[in-house]
Amino acid sequence: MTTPIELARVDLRGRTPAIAELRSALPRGGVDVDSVLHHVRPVVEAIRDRGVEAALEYGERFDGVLPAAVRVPAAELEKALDQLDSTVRAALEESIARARRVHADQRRTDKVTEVVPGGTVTERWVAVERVGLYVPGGNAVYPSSVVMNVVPAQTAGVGSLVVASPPQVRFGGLPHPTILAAAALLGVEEVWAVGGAQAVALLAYGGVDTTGAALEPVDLITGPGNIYVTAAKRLVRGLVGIDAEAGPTEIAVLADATADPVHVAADLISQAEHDVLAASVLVTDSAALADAVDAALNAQLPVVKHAHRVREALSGRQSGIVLVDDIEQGLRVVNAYAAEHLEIQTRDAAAVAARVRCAGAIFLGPYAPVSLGDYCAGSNHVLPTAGCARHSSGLSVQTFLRGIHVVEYTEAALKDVAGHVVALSHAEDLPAHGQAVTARFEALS
Ligand code: HSO
Ligand code: ZN
Repeated sequence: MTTPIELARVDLRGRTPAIAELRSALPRGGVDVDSVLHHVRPVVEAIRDRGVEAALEYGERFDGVLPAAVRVPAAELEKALDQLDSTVRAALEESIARARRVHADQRRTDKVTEVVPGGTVTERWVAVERVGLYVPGGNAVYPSSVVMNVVPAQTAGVGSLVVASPPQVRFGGLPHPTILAAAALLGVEEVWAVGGAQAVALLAYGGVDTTGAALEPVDLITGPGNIYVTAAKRLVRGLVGIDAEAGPTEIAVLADATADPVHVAADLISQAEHDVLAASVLVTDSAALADAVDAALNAQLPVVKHAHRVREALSGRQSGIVLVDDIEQGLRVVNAYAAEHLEIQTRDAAAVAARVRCAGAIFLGPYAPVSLGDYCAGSNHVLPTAGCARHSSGLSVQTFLRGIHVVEYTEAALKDVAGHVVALSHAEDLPAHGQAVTARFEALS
C-alpha cells in the first residue's frame, strides 16, 4: 500500500495579503543556478580556449561517450527519419503544421513612420543570422521541443540553424534518433553531437571538428536544459543572446465548482510527470473541488507510469492547493504567481481569462489541457517559468528578430529641428552633438 497523497493547502480565505506577502505565501520551488556556476565556469573557459578538444574531454567525462565527430553526418539524419515510427512521424508533422500556422501570423512587417514632412524612421525587422538550439538528451527526449524552437526561428527567416544534443552511449555516440529525425523533418541540416554546458560553450565560441570541419559560432542560443546548461547560458550571455533561463515546468489551474476534478487531477499529473521539481498548483474557491481533486489524484496515481516522479513533484513545496474566497481573489493569486501554464476551468472562462495579466500561456475552458499545448495546439511550449511571466513572453518569431531603426531626414527637416538638438546638447553639456548638426548649415552659408 502506498501512502495517499494530499496536496499541501494554502488557505487565503478571508485574507488580503499585499503582493510581496502573497508571492511568498504561494507554493514555489526554485533552482539555485548560482550554486553550480563555479563548476561550469572552468568548462566554458576550457572550450573557449581549446575548442572541440576540451568539449570532447568533458563530454567523455560527463556523458561517458566520445562521438566519432561532433557534426552528425547527413546520412545519419536521413537514416533516423527513415526509421522513425510512422505514427510518431504523422504526429510530428501535424504538430509542425499547426505551429507553422500560428507562428506565420507572428511575422512582422517593416514600418515607416513619417515623423515630420521629410523626416522618417523605419523600423526594419531583421532575423538573427545564426541560431543554436540546445536539445537535452538523457531521460528527457523531447522532439516536440525541437519543433517549438525550430519553427519560430525558421518563420523569422533565420538562415543558419544548428541543433546541439548530447551523444548517447546506446546510440553509438549519436544524439537520440528521434531528435535527429525531428531535425530532419524540419529541414535542419546541421546537428552537433554535444551536450550540457559543453554544448552551450561550443555554440558560443565555435571550434573545429576532429574531421577538420568548422563549427561556426552562433549569435543566439535557445532551448531548455538542466541547471548546468542554464549556468553555461548565463556565462556566455552577452557574447551571444540567450532565451530565458528555463526552470522546472509549472501548471496552475484556476477552477471553480464547475470544473471536473478528474480532468483537473489529470492535468496536474501531466506536468508533474516531467520532473520531481515540477510544480502543480490548483487555485480554487471550492473546498469541495479541492477534496475531489485530492481523491482523483489518488485514484489516478496507481496507473501513472512515472508515479514516483509525480508523487515527489506533487508532495514538493512547489505544489499545492490555494483556497480563495472567490474567483476575484483567485485572479489576484494567479496574477501574482505568473505561472508558465495557466488553465482556466471556471464559469465564463473566457471572461475570467481576459482578466489574467501574468501567465506564460493560458488554456481556456474544459477542452484545452496543457498537454495539447505541449504538442499540437499550434502555440509554443517554450514559456517563461519561475514567475518570469510577469515580464517575459514565451518563444516566438519575435525572439529571433531584431528591430533596426533606419533614420532618414531631408536637409530642410534637419534644419527645422536643429535648434532643439542644440538646446538638448547644451543641457547635457555635450555641445559637439549640437555642432554636428549646425556644421551642416554653417558650411552651406
Ligand atoms: N510542458 C513542457 C514542454 C513539453 N511537454 C515537452 C512535453 N514535452 C514545458 O512547457
Ligand atoms: Zn509537458
